[in-house]
Amino acid sequence: MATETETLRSLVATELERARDRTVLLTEAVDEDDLVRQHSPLMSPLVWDLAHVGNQEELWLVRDVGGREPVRRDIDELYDAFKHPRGDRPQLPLLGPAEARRYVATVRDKVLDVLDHTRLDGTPLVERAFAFGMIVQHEQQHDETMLATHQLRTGAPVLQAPPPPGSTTPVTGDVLIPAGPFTMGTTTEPWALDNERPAHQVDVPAYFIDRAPVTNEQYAAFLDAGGYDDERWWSTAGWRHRRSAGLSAPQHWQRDGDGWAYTRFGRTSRIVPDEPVVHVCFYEAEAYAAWAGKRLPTEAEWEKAARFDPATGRSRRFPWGDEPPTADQANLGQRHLRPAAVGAYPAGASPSGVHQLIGDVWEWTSSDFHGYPGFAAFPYREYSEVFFGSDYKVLRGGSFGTDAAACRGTFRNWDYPIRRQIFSGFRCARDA
Ligand code: AVJ
Ligand code: FE
Repeated sequence: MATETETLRSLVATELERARDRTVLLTEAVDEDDLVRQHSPLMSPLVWDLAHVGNQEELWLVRDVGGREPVRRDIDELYDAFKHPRGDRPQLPLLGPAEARRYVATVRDKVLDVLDHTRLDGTPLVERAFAFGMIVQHEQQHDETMLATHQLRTGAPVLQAPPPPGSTTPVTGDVLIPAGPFTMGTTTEPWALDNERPAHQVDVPAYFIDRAPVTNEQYAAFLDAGGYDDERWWSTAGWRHRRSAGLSAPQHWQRDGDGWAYTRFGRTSRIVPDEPVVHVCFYEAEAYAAWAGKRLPTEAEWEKAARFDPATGRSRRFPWGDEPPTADQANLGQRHLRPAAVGAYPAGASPSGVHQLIGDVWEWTSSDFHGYPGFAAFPYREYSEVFFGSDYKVLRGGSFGTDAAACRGTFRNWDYPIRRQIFSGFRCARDA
């Protein structure tokens, strides 16, 4: 009979393998020249992400958890994200594609051995396999980053996937979330990262929140109404950025007759009206919301709409309940290469009747990235704490490119308000 530890070990092994399969897919889809080239100054060469994933795995699981000898101590500095900004990475003496592939495979072999010989309790780092879960999430996060690099690369398309399910349910307007406290964040979720902790009560005044993310059609109406030329809808910083960056539409949009076309992973077609808009920055989201007579939700408002169950008063792990996502509840994991139309996931709605909170597009919130009351950096300050402050805005919910292992009702992402190379969209809220 399998013990609980054996079950956990085999779950970890499966999750590590799933992450690696995705990394291999994303790095074998292109030739060597494409792997070592920088496709945007915002992104690393794919071969950097590949070896960085292996290096983090080596640091935490081979050396720290396993107490084993380093595989390649000499390359730690090259793959330390804080030592070299993304723009400088192509100039570094990086491991080449073949060497990087051998390196990550060697590290993985050792990690599977460490997994077999490590107790998954006793210290916070290994309790319920936390460090392994952290590394699974790290690889999946870099896989999403690599997918964003694929979206920025030019040339013939190399990725394919079946289209997402279509809309089956009309989802329009917004819902009232009555005033009251709810539990935000988590203390018990085993693989939750430090910034999601601890669980704490937040009293949220009544508000309305959109039942779905803003669609291409809705966003195009803002464009057609001259929203990008009307300073009234933009914040001071937003307008300054709109002008200096010359923003005129979401990234990858082009005029097509009297409508719009969009290039996605190398294929151009007309925008799909009822699909959530993607590749907008925080300032564009904020301006659209102002034009629509609304605003962006705070992070607490987003999470209450996603997790709070008025019938029981408790917060769920996911909008649909406590069980991990199934394919009919959320568009995650790069199963499809695009967000699904609004109304495609009725089974994933929250108790408050809010749809598509998890998957499809990351959703900008109005909140700066801060630690929750009682925050403690774990296991390293550079995951979250060094980013706390007013430079970053929080995004919630995950995108079609986020794996389920790196996504839940409490998960927090963050980026600069000018960034739109990530799979970012938004929904609106308003005061009640
Ligand atoms: C949480 C997505 C902002 O990619 O910068 C990867 C995740 N941290 N390696 C990022 C991360 C360290 C992080 N984000
Ligand atoms: Fe990283």
